[in-house]
Amino acid sequence: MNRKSVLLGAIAAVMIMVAGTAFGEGEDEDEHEDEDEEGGENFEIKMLDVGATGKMMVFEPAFVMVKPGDTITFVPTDKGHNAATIKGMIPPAAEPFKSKINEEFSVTLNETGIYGIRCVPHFGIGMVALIVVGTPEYVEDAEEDASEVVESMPAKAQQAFANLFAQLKAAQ
Ligand SMILES: [Cu+2]
Repeated sequence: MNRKSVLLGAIAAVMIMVAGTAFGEGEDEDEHEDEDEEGGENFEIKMLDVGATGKMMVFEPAFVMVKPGDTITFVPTDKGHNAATIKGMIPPAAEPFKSKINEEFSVTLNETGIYGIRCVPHFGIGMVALIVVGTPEYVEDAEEDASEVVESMPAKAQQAFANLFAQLKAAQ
């Protein structure tokens, strides 16, 4: 190899590295989790007309456990959905939120506790999600603490939360 071909080889190697980095970043966006600026992880929850098991109108996944400082992004994969906190079903210090229909929405959850989430148009047919931030002792009592709120819900939402709390118990 003469000096010129060594130099060209080095340039080609750098270009491949640059291309590899750009490709890697693009790929990360499709991953379930990746780092955000603050160092927390990102979790995506899709809003779907039909879930993987054939269930209509679902958050997927509908049960998510994260660490304080992690970010959840609700992705409007299908049209006509949103994500909103359920009154009385978020940690006392947490900010309620409500996304616009059809809009991608990200929220960083810093307060430890459970977050009950609903799609406003499809709450009545059980389109709800349960996000758990941190793994504190209260988790044992979470279902009991939420029972009054859950009992006031439409029957399908109650059933969906019964399934989600069962997943929480299984995850402990
Ligand atoms: Cu919906």
